[in-house]
Amino acid sequence: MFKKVLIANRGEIALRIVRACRELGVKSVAVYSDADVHAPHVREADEAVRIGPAPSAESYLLGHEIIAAAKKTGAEAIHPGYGFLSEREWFARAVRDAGLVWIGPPAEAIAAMGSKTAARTLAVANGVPVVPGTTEALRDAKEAAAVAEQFGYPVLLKAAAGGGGKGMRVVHSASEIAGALDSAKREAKNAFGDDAVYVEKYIEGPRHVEIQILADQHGTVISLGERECSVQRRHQKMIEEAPSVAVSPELRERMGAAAVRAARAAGYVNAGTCEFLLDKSGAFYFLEMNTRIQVEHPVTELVTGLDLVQWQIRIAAGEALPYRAPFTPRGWAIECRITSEDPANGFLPSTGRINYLHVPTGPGVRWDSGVETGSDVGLFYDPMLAKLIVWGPTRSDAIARMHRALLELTIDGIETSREFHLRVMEDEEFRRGDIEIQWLERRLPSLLEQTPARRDIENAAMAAALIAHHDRQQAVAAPSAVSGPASGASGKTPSAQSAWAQTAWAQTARVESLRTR
Ligand code: MV4
Repeated sequence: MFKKVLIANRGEIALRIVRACRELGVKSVAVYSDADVHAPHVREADEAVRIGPAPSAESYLLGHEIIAAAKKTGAEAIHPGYGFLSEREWFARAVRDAGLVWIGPPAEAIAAMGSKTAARTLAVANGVPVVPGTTEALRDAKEAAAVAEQFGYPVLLKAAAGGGGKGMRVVHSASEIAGALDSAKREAKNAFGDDAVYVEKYIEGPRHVEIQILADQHGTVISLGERECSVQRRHQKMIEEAPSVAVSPELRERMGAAAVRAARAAGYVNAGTCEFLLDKSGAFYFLEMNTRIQVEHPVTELVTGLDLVQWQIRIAAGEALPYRAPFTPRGWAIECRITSEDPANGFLPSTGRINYLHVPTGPGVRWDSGVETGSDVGLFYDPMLAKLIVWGPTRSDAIARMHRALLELTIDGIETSREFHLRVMEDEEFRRGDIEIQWLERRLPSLLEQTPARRDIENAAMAAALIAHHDRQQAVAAPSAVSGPASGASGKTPSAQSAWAQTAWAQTARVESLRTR
């Protein structure tokens, strides 16, 4: 095992990796920008090295500076986390060339999965189902029209270098195809410097289901089952769960086997994820492979009992996986991404200082966060502050537990996605598992609607806070006049069991407890 690992990341995932290192008896080295001098990941690591100013391009993306920091501190390996340098082939290569160990897949596997068309070709050659379509770039609108006719409308034009939905156009009829091809090419050229575009049959209303795999250096590749990631907005996932209501044990086995074949074909080692579309008929199609640890890895950890980040480190150190059979999920896990965005205002990023943070605890609750009371939230990095993850024996238990945990959560000082998540947990369609990739965008207006009932509860919450404040003022003026937490208006439990009523109650109880301390 390594003695020391450098973590080339920040925020919750950097702290997550520090924790894995500490449990393995491995020393950790953090790197940080000027914006992160006081960040938890810096404080919790055994050592920390400043890289540069706040902008990522001058700090967390400076691969050569990070490699130099590893050399200087005597770290033997680099863990890239997700985002930043995690899927840069050149960086994986540079780490290896510097005589360090890359805690991730070989640079060649990153390259093999980097191009969508190359990954598609690899999948087809290995019996992994892909959406019907071409793999060659389209020459012109005439060819596009001919191919579209062959597969049948609607079709989807996709950038070969693509990702994140850029350079993608749905085309419903022959009359639209020339214009769509032009704009897709232009967008692809701008985003990726490559205007190659190909055609796929457009799959309507699918789910996004992905398979987590682990591969060691000794030829063992296993599937850890699926994650359901359909609750997303503009290609940003908001809520993930494991398993998926749409995946039977038999389908899990077939999707897992397909993911393992794709990983083997790419010469994959370490943790990775194969993304699939799952259509209403139960057919699945390989989209792409993510060659990194993902944000949503904890839901898989909670239903398999495995520590994926520890396994990434163990695999990189040469350890063999002791598992052979694919994993069967136990119970249900859900993750809500808590972001500094204002759902009531088009998810506008919110900035400021976190004045007060109260973190949910209790049975089955996990909080993976990079912030604490006093943290400044700016615009330099991703708006994801934390991940709230829960486990329960069934899906409905997990939803109830997530709702309860969200009620316990208080983040004061900035706008967050907390209220949005509460409303999703209360939503009938979500509770039925009736979700697909367009669900959130369709459902958002009604989720965010300010109904008379919600307004009443909001007013009740404000009244409760005012009453509590008034009580406290009285207690300060005449301490003997107040007998304890059960006194005053806040001593009555609200009868409405809505989120806002419970929040009002929780806020009042919190003020009460501060007063009586
Ligand atoms: C699709 C599709 C429907 N049909 N391909 C979006 C990003 C890229 N990685 C693949 N994407 C899609 N490909 C066919 N043939 C719908 C999407 C898609 C999507 C996929 C996964 C998660 C969210 C999505 C949101 C919109 C569209």
